Amino acid sequence: MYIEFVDHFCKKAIEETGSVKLSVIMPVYNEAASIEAIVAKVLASDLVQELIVVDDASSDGSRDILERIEGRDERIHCYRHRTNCGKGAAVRTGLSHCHADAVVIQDADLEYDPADYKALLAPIIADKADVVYGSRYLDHGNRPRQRWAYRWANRLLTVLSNYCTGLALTDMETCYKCFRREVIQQMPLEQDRFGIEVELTARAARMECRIIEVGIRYEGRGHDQGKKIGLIDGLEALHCIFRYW
Ligand SMILES: Nc1nc2c(ncn2[C@@H]2O[C@H](COP(=O)(O)OP(=O)(O)O)[C@@H](O)[C@H]2O)c(=O)[nH]1
Ligand SMILES: [Mg+2]
Repeated sequence: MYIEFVDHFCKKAIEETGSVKLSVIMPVYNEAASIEAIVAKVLASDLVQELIVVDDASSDGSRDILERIEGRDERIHCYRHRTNCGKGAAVRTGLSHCHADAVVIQDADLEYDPADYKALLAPIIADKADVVYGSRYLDHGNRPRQRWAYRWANRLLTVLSNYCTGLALTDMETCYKCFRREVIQQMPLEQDRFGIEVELTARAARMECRIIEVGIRYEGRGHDQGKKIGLIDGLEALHCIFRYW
């Protein structure tokens, strides 16, 4: 039902306003197992104008895979860091190469589904939002598969972030953050690692952007499947919440 509603809303918005396209920024660090599959899924969306992949000095063969698939589609543009700098640094590198109307961040794993780009873009196309967050906890028919510890850590960080920003988000830590390009390119971003999620949220709130959340699909992975975020990153996020207050 929700998906049908989004499809209908998005189709109507596109008919009314013409086409709005996406720059997808994909930070990659040691994702050899999923990189080819996720790149194919991203490029299957006709909303994608360009896919900016930033390899953050992977050492597991991700780089070779990227070199092999780079020429398959002219929308793929790959950039590389010489040393591992972190997700936030990779997002900043990606941002300096974006050209489309809107920008979305896409992890290089298969936890999030590019089929949800439509839902993320619809409020921007309809000029109802400058920033759209894909929430894993808003009901859209599916229940997200996510480990208990991650779910509760996310909840805690989201509540604290809301307290400091005055927003009422349900999922501050989501990877699916979509921005009008000129909005995110105006932000003087500085966080190199996973603190970027908190920083983007705090800066969007400070700029008084119109922020909307939409429900998205999610299939969480564990550390055994390559998840990198951990306790230290949670503590760093906590530190950032108070730092940007
Ligand atoms: N560029 C870069 N990306 C990273 C680094 N660590 C993780 N990532 C990427 O950030 C994304 C998120 O990692 P993940 O462990 O799934 O955490 P999540 O935010 O909970 O989904 C993945 O695409 C990783 O490849 C890093 O040090 N540098
Ligand atoms: Mg992930």
